[in-house]
Amino acid sequence: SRLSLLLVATLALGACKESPLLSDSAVIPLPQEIRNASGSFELTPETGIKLIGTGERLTKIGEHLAEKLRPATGFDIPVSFDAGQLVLELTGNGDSEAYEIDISEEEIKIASSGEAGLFYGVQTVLQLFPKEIVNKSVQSVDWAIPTGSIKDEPTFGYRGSMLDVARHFISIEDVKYYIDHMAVYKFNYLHLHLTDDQGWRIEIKSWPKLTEIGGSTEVGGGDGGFYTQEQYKEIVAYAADRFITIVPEIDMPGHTNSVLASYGELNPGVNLPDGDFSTVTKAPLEYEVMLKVPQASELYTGIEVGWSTFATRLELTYAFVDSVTREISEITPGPYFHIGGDESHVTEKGDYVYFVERVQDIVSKYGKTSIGWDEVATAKLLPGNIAQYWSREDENAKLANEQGNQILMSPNTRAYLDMQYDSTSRIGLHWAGYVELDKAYSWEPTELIEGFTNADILGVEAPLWTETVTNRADIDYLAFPRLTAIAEVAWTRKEVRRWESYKRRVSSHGERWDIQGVQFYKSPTVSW
Ligand code: TNX
Repeated sequence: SRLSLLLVATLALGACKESPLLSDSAVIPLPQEIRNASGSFELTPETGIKLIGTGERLTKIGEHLAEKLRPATGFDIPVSFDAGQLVLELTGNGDSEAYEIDISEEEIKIASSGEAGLFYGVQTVLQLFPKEIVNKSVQSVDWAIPTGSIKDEPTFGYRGSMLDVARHFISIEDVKYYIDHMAVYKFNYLHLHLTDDQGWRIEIKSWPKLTEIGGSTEVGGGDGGFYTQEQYKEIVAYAADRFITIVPEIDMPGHTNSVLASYGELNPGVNLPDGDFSTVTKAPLEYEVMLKVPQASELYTGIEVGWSTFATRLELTYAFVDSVTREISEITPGPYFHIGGDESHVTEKGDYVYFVERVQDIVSKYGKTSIGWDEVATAKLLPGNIAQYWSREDENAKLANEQGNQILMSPNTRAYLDMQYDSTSRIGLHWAGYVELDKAYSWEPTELIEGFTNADILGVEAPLWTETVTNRADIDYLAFPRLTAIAEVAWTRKEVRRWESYKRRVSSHGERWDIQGVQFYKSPTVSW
């Protein structure tokens, strides 16, 4: 009858309202494939985590999940190989980043053939729980997740962000905080810009004045700071626990005033920018004369770029680079060593190419692969080395591509976290324009340069330069929400990415950030 039809329809509608669909969840980056089922899984005081498989880090991954669930639920969440409704299954021992999740009313099963994949599956499940899960104190909430399944894997193998700890020093505590957020969004590389004109931030035992003098200040004249090698190792280990690899950068031959201020014998004699740049373009000067009268430059706390350079024809320069590369490589388990190479405006072109080629050899001697800002592609790149695209000129990226080298995508008009959102942003620069959230989201790595395909691209990285960043609130404001847009550009294939969908999901992450005290930018492009 008509009445019962109406009744069924009403009930169905009601049921729909009560049990949302898995595909309506707010996971960022959006998983490649989500299938819905009906019903929901609920976490109870009896829920445990069951591990299946063997792997050094399997227990750690299980504990990671438990630690994230305990505070807000108040449940014990035991981790064991015996029983549990949250099942983590490691089906192999590879380094796969792909994972699958099956959610039934009885259990949630996360499976991957790699530890990284399992960790990413855990991140997805954590985002599927109600937002209150990020609270540090017990909340009374139904901890339900809609049933269904997810099949996911990243589009790009390198998904990174960069912290410029040179312009303003960033404490270990804040670096760890940033790593925690990166892990949630499945980033796997953190690039540390460890040196620049204004500061040298990593202890080098064979050249101690680098940190004594070069690390003693920062932009604006503050105290600066540096990491001891032990502290750097602590960051490396903390990141590795979250499947994030550190990429150390020593920026050279430009951006090196903090070195030249520490060791006069390395200084080719280019002095501080005094507003008259014609004086500095005369470099390099006569090194012989310089060597007789070695004179350190002054420390620099301004924000001009492109005025300092190493003496590229001085052998001592390479002895220096060798020691630094050796010491840092010894404490860096990851494959990459970033040699900088950007904005060396006062290095003669030929000298620049000569320098980059010699430094690449030093890096490979210590077993690392070089990454350099895209200008390095004007030199002959070693096979496998990477050029990081940042400028609006495609020429360097094409040069790298023609040499058979991959590109890491950091277009400043999209991926630069230090650009202002609009003209009213309280901090940030705008030399590359304004980067509102929709602009950070709506681009595709393969579509920037004609003819590029996924195979030409190593991945995507969002740099946070810190000329205007002095504390955690500043990091929050510039990185969030844009960092999550870049996470999705790097992870999710373009066919399933939609601004309208991201916009809805990011607003739900805003609710989590509010609970966590993340002082993010409430972009007017989103209804928060
Ligand atoms: C350019 S991007 C730089 C940095 C500045 C940044 C500020 C690049 C490779 N070099 O030295 O910090 O602009 O946005």
